[in-house]
Amino acid sequence: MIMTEVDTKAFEGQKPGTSGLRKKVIVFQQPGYLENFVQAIFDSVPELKGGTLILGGDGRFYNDVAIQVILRIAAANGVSQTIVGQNGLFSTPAVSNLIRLHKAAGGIILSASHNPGGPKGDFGIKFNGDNGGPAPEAVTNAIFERTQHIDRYKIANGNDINLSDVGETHLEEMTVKIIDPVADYLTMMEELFDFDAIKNLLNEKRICFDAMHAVTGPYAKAIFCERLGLPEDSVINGAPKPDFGGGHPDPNPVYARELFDTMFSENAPFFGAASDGDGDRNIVLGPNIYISPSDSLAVLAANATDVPGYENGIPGVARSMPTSRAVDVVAKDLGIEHFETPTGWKFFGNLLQAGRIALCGEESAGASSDHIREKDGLWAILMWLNILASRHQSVENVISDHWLTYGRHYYSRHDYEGVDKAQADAVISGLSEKLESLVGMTFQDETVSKADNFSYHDPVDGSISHNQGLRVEFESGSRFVIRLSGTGTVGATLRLYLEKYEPKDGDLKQDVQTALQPIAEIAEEIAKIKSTVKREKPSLIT
Ligand code: VG1
Ligand code: CO
Repeated sequence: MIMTEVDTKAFEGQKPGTSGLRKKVIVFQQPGYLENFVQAIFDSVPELKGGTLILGGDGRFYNDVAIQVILRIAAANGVSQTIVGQNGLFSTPAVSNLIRLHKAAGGIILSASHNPGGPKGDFGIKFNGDNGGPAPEAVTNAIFERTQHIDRYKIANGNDINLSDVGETHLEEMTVKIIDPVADYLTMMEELFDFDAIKNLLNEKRICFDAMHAVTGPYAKAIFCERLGLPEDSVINGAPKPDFGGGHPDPNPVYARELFDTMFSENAPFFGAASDGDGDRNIVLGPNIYISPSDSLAVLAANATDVPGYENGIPGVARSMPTSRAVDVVAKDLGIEHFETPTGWKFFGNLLQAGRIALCGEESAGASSDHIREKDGLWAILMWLNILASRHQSVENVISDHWLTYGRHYYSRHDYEGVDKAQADAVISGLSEKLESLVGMTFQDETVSKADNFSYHDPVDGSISHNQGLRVEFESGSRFVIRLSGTGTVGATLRLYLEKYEPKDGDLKQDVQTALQPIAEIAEEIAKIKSTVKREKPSLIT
């Protein structure tokens, strides 16, 4: 094989965060930066040698360059076959599916997910293991460890591979298979959902799906327009662009403005939805109503048996710790297990592998099931459509019925983005120190019942993950949580999660921020975020 061993110097800070390594594009463009990290993956996961690798990304700026580099490093490290998405595109859920389908040793996803793209934006790289899920902490720690001492990487010579045509080619001894990124994903969706029922439901109804110029455009067109026969304008911003059209591919009320304007207009479609950069997040809307992701997870759990893929019931559910406890109430009612894990999809992997849970989700607009080992935006959207079809109801009716049955968890996240790292750390350490003393104290009319720094004890492999967020719970069932983001690339981002439970006979139709105002005030009184990071208000409220 024509291959070079290149001497390299370790870079600082190549520590994967909540979901892979995310940095500014210019950081990744430094000679050796990407190469070092990728070589560290190969050094830490020996199974890749002689195995199959799945490779693709969300199409953001640098996707095309990085893919060629990774193909060469893979060939030089003895990967026997790499399966790449046409034009270098794969959504995160599609990669998870393909790893499992091809019994691959792993997958590399090029994405910084909801972070903005373009030359001045962010780039990211995630490694998923042979179960299809994000590498667990033991593996990401090993990769990080390796990056700190790396002094050479192996890279095959040779020309760039043309990724625009489906087919098979070779790079030295490695087979490179270029496949349609959508086909296998669509097949999997066909196995889970009643497409005929969804087609009937949407007959003469309009939907609006916002692909945010990110990777789900081609997937959504194949599902909604080709398979379900909906008009082409059902998918907006459907062409993936390297800079996401200058937007921020994060499906929330602020960044998915076009969709929200459409859904909150007089002539709103029956159903609205959006996904993020790499296609693993989702939001769902009806005319004049937005479903909070925590509620969405609870609705999916409560109605899962309406959907063919889950008609025999689900063994259990899980949510990340900051996610509202709406799904716990459903689980108790169904008599199934429910788990609380740290933020980040990697923590659901063991529970899914062990068959303890079938559905899981996060407040950040991620939900999925045991069909793969990642969150899956279009899956969640099809779940909703299948449930609407079987219940013959609108989005608003489904959520109103849900609250009338289980009560409502008012919920919101307040983000303080790009704040000074030392000040953010001061908020965390300040609150950590007084957690114990808070128990029993009363603020306004809320008495603290529990306050701790969340540690997760994985019930499957016994591993323990500390420092996963500070939580303060009140006797009323309300609570707030504070943690530092692990996906940002500028300064630090503090997230404040607010939650208030209203029983089913209570006032279920309040404005969310108004309902949460007292908890927000108490959180400020206790944690002093605003005064410490010197901000008058959060930079983003979702
Ligand atoms: C955020 C979300 C978390 C999610 C992660 C990756 O992490 O809060 O729920 O799993 O992004 O999602 P953090 O550490 O910034 O809070 V994605 O769609 O950006 O891969
Ligand atoms: Co994502």
